[in-house]
Amino acid sequence: MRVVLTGFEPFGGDRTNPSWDAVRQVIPTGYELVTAELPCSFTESLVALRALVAEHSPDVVICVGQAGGRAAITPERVAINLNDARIPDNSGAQPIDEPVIPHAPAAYFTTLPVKACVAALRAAGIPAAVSHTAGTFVCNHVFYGLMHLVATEHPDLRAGFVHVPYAPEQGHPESPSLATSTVAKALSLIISTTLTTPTDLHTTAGTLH
Ligand code: PCA
Repeated sequence: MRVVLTGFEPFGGDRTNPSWDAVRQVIPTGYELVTAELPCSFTESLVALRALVAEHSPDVVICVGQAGGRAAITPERVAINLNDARIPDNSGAQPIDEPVIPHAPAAYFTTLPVKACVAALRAAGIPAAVSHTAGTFVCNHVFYGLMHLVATEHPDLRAGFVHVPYAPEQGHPESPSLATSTVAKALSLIISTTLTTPTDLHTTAGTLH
């Protein structure tokens, strides 16, 4: 099995991005791993991701991004066809109320077993929760573009997105954080769970708000 795992470059004033720092610490066990750092740019990120999929023909693609303020590893369940940027991306672009892909569906669901992944992380003592929104910035853009690729060209590709908290060394003392080594361990568990779980658990991950 071949897995493509991506992180993002720093953005929004941070000097590092824990997604990429964790991705490059993951050591594959029993599968082939391709890692890459995506640009935090609406126009460039999806071009880079599509090139990775075309070059490596992976069985699994997991993109990872920073979600400053979140306290847990959050596998994302839903990608929406909306760009609404609160800050400019690293190319200076700030799209407002634009579709990721014109005339495409409003949303796609991940094809990762997100509930099984959350259960595996919690069993390992790592805080985790299913998330139902990846926001409306570059991460959701990449997630939606990835799932559009699955829907239109790669029906057997298992793909999704994982948001991770700040790392302690980034210096956001008011926000929760997780050590990069813990995030790397979580990503390894998400990959191994995906490879061994063809059908997700039938337990609730719902929220009341
Ligand atoms: N997080 C941002 C973009 C890049 C990243 O790591 C987001 O959540 O959209």
